[in-house]
Amino acid sequence: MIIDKAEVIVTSPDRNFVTLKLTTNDGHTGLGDATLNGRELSVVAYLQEHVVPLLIGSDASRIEDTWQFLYRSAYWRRGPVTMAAIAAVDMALWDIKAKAAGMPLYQLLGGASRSGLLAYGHASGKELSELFDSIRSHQDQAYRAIRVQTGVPGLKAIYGIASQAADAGGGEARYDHEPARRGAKPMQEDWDTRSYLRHLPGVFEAVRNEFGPELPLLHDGHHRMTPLQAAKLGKELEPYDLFWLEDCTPAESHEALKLVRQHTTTPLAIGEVFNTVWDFKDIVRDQLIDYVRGAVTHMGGITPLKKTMEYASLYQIKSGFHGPTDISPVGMAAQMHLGLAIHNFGIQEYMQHGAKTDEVFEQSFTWQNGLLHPGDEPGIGVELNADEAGKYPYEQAYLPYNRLADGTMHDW
Ligand code: CS2
Ligand code: MG
Repeated sequence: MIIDKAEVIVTSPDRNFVTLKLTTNDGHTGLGDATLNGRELSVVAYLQEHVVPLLIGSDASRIEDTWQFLYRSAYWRRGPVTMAAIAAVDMALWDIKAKAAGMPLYQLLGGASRSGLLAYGHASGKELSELFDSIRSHQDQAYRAIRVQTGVPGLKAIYGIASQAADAGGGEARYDHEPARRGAKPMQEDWDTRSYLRHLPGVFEAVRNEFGPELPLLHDGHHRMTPLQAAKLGKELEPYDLFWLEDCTPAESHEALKLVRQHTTTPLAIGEVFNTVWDFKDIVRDQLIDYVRGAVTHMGGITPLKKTMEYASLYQIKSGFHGPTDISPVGMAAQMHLGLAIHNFGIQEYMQHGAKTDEVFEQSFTWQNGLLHPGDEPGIGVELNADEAGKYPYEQAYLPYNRLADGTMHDW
């Protein structure tokens, strides 16, 4: 099993995706997701210029050693570009190994620990009536857990709130469809934390009154609060029994989380922007979070995320892997296999890709009764249709950003 071909494929069906395809001399192929939203081409360059030349001629069966080699030999460790590139190699090698074994990947990772993965979807609305409709529409699509994001009076555009107008393609309102946001410059949105904090608890009260106590509800704070603001919000949301409050403060500061933790029992989820197990080390050890938000694509692959989850299991901390549409179907499927196998699975974020994406990436996962399953095809269970991929060239696309009313840049 010698790697004799490595292709980096960039395609933009509903949004940009970067995929690594490895081929071995005995005819096995493997796919890995290297998509870094808004900075895609930097990973393409890292792979093409620095990783592909090192892979050609190497043994595809040596997954751990290849990971260690790419991580340690570069000397310059970590960072989103490096780790997305290493992640793609790691996924592709697991895909090859599982295909060679004739097994779905989850079997190689230890076998299934459950029959399916509880998944949550993204409901949002500028106003309560829109939000309620969005929650109902997600329930109709079988979601049994719902993330709730709301507009805030006085703020025009907030990331995470779907708007029909922003969706150039028409159809169901979504906030992640890129075309309306594509261009040479990112879109500016506005933010005011005090208005948000005044408004949010009332929204959760209304949602609980309307949908009852059973429905698991989640909320993403998107790194926008100070520790004290997050502590106050967590405390005020306690009566509404959230499944989790995500990224309540900028994820880099462990001290901030300590302060939040001292004041609230609302469960906390952190880590979608983390790149290595080291980012999780102290907050897991100090039990400052309840859910690990890493994604295989941004954490350096299946190998390190599995290690992170094993470490987290010592502290009863569960998974809540990042699953927006900027994780490609390859990355999503890879983490479904991991989620099925580990003991401490919590929940999987699942936003659903667009129809064009589903034609480019042929997938074998299933979504039934609110549960995901990666399927039983050998490998990760995703193949890339090169003809379809070729129809959609890369398009420059940036994430939006926030400024306060006086023009100050703010976390979004
Ligand atoms: C969000 C993401 O899914 C989430 O929790 O935070 O939509 C995130 O903003 C994007 O993945 C950024 O690329
Ligand atoms: Mg998030």
